[in-house]
Amino acid sequence: MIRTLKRLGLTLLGAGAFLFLTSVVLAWWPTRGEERTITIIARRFQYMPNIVRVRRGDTVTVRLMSEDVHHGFYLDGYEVQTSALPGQDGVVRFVADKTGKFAFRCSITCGAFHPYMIGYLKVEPDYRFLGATGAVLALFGATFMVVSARSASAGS
Ligand SMILES: [Cu+2]
Repeated sequence: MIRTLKRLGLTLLGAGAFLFLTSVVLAWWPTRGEERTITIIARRFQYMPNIVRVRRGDTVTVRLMSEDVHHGFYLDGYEVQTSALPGQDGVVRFVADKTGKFAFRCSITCGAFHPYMIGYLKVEPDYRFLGATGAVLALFGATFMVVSARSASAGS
């Protein structure tokens, strides 16, 4: 009876520690996104760079600079936009909270090949977060095994 209570107590302790660690990690980690400032040069009919990579959770500031005429920047999926004239940069800021590949395109008609003026934002998962979650799970597994081993040896 006492052994059963002990085992139950240890299991609850393990579960409690697991929940505590998980909540700490979950509460703390998503705010670890970095501040990213990305300058994109727009000119007929391309963006430079036309592929931008960020991590999920990053706060992204896109600074759009035009080298010739009025160009726009509209990001699909995030529905944010800005525009730039030569000497008059456009700025847009957002939190990259969705993973995936999102197209950004020119939202201001700037000439014949305007519809082909396109680039991509790739928002990658935060592997550090996945790593931390994995570490917590591993810790829980280890705790569980130690508790089981102790219960088994106590029972024999
Ligand atoms: Cu354009």
